[in-house]
Amino acid sequence: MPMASYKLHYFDVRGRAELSRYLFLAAGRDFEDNRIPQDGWSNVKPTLVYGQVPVLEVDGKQLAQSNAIARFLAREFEMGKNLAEVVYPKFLGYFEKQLENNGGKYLVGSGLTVADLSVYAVLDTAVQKSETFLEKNEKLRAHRDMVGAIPKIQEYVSNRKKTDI
Ligand SMILES: N[C@@H](CCC(=O)N[C@@H](CS)C(=O)NCC(=O)O)C(=O)O
Repeated sequence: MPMASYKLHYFDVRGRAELSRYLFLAAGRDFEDNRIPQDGWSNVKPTLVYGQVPVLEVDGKQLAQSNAIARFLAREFEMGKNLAEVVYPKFLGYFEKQLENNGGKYLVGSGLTVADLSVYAVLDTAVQKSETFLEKNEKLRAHRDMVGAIPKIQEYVSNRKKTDI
């Protein structure tokens, strides 16, 4: 079967297309990276399935929604398994080791730092998508609970608008 042809439509920024670009690059697959200029948008918009980008055209057929596109590509390139079984555990392992080496509560030093908030933020989407994401990472779960229990953060997180990303 001939290889599919891929054309990724987005603006000339990273935004919601960058993960899919990385997926193509990491898999070593060719794609057309169509970066729509601002002054061309009004012509392109009506041709798109939801009038928004990113859109991935696979052999001329449009697929919309950034997360759906990324999942589709990960499946196409068999990277979902690699992500779940190799990449995530590796990084979660690094975070856990760092916590352990620093006494278990904070990632660095003896109080809350940008490192703790950064790990908390970077895991938000994965944890939101899968309640079992950290099931094997007891130290990270405790760390997450610690950051999430900071009163103002707790209040903010429980009241914030629910979005995919
Ligand atoms: N849920 C969609 C949101 C898509 C979206 O908001 N696209 C913006 C750019 S990031 C857009 O096309 N804006 C221009 C417009 O709506 O006219 C996704 O994740 O792909």
